[in-house]
Amino acid sequence: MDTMITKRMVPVASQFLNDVLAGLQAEPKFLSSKYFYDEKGDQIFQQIMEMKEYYLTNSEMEILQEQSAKLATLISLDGDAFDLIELGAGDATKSIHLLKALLQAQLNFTYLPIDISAHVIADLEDNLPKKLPDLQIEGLNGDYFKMLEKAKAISNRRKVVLFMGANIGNMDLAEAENFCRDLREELSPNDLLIIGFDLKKNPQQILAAYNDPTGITRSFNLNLLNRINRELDGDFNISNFDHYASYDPETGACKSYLISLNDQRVNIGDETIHFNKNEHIYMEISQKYSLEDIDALASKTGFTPMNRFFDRQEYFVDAVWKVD
Ligand code: AVI
Repeated sequence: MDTMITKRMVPVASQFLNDVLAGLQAEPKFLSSKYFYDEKGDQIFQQIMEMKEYYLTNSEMEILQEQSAKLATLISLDGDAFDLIELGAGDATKSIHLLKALLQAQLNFTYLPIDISAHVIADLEDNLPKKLPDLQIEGLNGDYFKMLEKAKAISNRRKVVLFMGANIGNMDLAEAENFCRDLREELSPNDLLIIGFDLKKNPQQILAAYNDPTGITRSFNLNLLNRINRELDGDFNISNFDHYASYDPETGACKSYLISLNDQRVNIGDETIHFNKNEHIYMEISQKYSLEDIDALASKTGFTPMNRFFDRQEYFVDAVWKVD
């Protein structure tokens, strides 16, 4: 039952309720995109990754498919055995290419995927050894930082941490800095971090990825209101809200909002929330980075940039940082 309890030992359902009420009672209103991913949200995100406008997944996949041998060489430069820790491993469809290359190079490593979802970890432990019989794998189910502590207790080998999928983009710049600093605290000199960033590019292209004409991203955002209705006894009328996405090329912030289409009241459990016509709820940031932004983030948080791996179109980068 470990995953049912958050850091402060508040049951997940009441943590969700507290966060939703705090966000909707704030001025301006906001909800956290970490709550997008219920079963339905996972399905919609899968559809997003298959959209032609959403270039991120294919770009990073191309990097892993085509450059994993080079990544493996870089990782093995220190020569010693190591633990490969993946934060938010999911189904490892991208990292499997790196795992193959590391095995092919006959490196001595254990793969420690970390995921908040118990069934993701169970599936990985079940399926990966069938595809990669020589793989040593030990799944860790729970919060990233708690599981990193656990990984350090399991072995004192060198750590190579993977944080892919541009998940860092779902933090604002201050949160990303804090996250990298906290991660650095868990690591030791010469450990590596391989971290995926979506790069600043033509604003039209970025906006299209988050504002698709078929409305998949719209339903991804609206699904959180449905989830509140289902799990927190809410009565949102979904058709009273619309999705709005924006991209600011000066800051690299791509943001999504839900807009209230009329003056309305929504009940969530015992609480009532009032929305003015055209009032927005801030839902998600997908921060885009320049190469200078990425290097600055590394040096501010205790890492040295070592190398960069781009897709052919240079839409995306997997940066390799060494712990100072
Ligand atoms: C998971 N994350 C990196 C995605 C992104 O691009 O920010 C989530 C997403 N939101 C809308 N489309 C995709």
